[in-house]
Amino acid sequence: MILFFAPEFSSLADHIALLEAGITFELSEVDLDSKRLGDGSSYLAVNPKGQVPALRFDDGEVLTENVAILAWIADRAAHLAPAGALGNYRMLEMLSCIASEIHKRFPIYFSLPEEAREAVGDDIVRWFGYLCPRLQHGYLFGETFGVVDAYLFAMARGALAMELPLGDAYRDYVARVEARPAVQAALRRERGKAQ
Ligand SMILES: N[C@@H](CCC(=O)N[C@@H](CS)C(=O)NCC(=O)O)C(=O)O
Repeated sequence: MILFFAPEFSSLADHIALLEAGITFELSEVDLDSKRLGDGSSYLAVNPKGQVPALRFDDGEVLTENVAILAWIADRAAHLAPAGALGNYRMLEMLSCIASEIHKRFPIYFSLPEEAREAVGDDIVRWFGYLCPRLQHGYLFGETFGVVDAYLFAMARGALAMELPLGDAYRDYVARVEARPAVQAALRRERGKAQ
């Protein structure tokens, strides 16, 4: 199985979740500008959308979209999904919210001239604020890290790097998630220090 990624983009969430799940996989880095892989071949042959993440299974099937890949991982690692009768749907509810209300606003933000970004930045901060009370016990679903946290962490880390004012609760959250061994390993691998 191969995870197609771009260093420290949203595919970081899937990379972390695969490591947390203990699933064996390889990495293939995508140059998002040229849409080329390390061997020079076109990434569009893997994912015609040209976006990361994509997960290619050994039989050649390719799964794309953070929501789908993270849900697939959680299906194989029960400790990464919320418990309870509605657990699976609560996870999808959260993944969809992060994807459509937060993640999707990042490319819109960067597509605008700097002087026109404020309103989109405010919307991003507002949606992080909506999720913030959920972090009081450590993670989005209480005291246990899950695939939803891998996704929110990747987004919050990006937003803080953009200097959006997410507040101390998110600084603490990002530091807490970043301290996890799987997250450290994913960051090292993405920075090319321990491939
Ligand atoms: N809906 C997709 C969005 C993925 C996405 O926006 N990926 C970005 C990196 S975070 C990307 O590949 N951008 C390059 C492009 O759109 O050409 C998902 O959630 O997987």
